[in-house]
Amino acid sequence: MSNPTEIHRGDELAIKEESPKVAQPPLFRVILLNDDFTPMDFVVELVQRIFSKSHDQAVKVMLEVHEKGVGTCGIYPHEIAEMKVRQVLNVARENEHPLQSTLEPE
Ligand code: TYC
Repeated sequence: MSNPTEIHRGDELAIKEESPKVAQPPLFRVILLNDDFTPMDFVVELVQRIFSKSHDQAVKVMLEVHEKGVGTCGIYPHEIAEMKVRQVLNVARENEHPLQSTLEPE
């Protein structure tokens, strides 16, 4: 519950309600790591499917990873971020690609 704050303006007294403080869950960044073997098309399709990105957005993520070594696919609460990482690793393994993904605190 929020506590009202007393505000004195001259002789007037106004009561200002503070905005309610809603706890935000800690957020985690799901990142992809570059490698020399996973095909670009595979990464693009995976990013589209698992992270609900458009084709253009997924191409941007893939190219960022390809050029810089890492890139962010999305930012989520911990449980969701872990699930996304697991999905990436499972799909990569099923297709025998070495693609790696991890999460880091935002
Ligand atoms: N570097 C890979 C290639 O040239 C493409 C790639 C992009 C791989 C992103 C992994 O997370 C990755 N085929």
